[in-house]
Amino acid sequence: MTNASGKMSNRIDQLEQAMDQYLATLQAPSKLKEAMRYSLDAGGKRIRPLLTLAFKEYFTGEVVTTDIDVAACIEMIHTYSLIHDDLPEMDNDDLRRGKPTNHKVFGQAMAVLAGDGLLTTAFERLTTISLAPAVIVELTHKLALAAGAQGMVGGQVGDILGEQKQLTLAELQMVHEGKTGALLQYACEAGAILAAQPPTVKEIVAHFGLNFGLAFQIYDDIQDVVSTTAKMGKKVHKDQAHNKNTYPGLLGLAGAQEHLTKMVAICRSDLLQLEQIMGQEPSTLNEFLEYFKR
Ligand code: GRG
Repeated sequence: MTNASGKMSNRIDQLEQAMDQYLATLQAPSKLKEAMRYSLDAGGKRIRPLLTLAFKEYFTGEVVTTDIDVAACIEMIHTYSLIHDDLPEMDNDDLRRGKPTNHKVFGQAMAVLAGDGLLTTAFERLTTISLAPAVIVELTHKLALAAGAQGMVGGQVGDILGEQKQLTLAELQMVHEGKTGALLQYACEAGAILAAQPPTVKEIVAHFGLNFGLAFQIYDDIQDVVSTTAKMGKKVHKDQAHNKNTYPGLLGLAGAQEHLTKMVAICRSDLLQLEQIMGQEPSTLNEFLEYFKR
């Protein structure tokens, strides 16, 4: 294991312990806690909290317990969105993170409530972290904007309504800015907020996060097509069956790849701008962009 990957897996352990602790101290019905824990424990890349911690470390040179606690709240909100996204009324998925989806194990009602529980608990915990009140308010307000109707929830609605028609590239981008971009943007910005950076720096970090989110979505769309085609030959892809608007659907595979390259270049130029301001290369953050090369 390299130093960098050892550090990442150590951070993931710390995050998982923080989420575990949140659930252990929650006074709620045990079945509900079991359903919440099931999805939190199912793994996942933890890319959002890892980005928060990478930005915080870049600016201050350290990661402290309160940073981990904030990052854990972000992962809880992401996990809630996946539970709800998998429901029969939405994407109707049977598997998530390599395991049966929450509603397959606990039933639809409990899955809705486990998602609700993760969402609200994340906000409750965020307000109790030992940080300056102004920092808590900024983190909470921006998280509500990113996760709510103006961000992820609104993007998900745009995605569902878009199934009835062919979206333009600009419309598709708006949907994905909300659905995938807003929370990734917030995850990055939270690192800069925790590091008490000035608005100009926070803006660059947020711009990076939003474009990282778009790249993440395009990459996910491309991988979906590539892996389905490899497994199923010419069989209908799940997104096509759902009438989903995707980048490969709109631009073709080569066009989507080209668009991904553009988004990654925007992210690199944001990191270069940060390097010029801070006088230090954001090497860990540059490494995050390697994800899109696999
Ligand atoms: C239900 C309010 C609500 C929102 C759902 C997250 C989301 C919005 C939809 C997920 C659909 C999807 C597969 C989007 C593609 C990009 C994406 C967000 C993938 C899932 O995130 P990862 O790859 O998952 O970070 P892991 O499991 O690694 O955490």
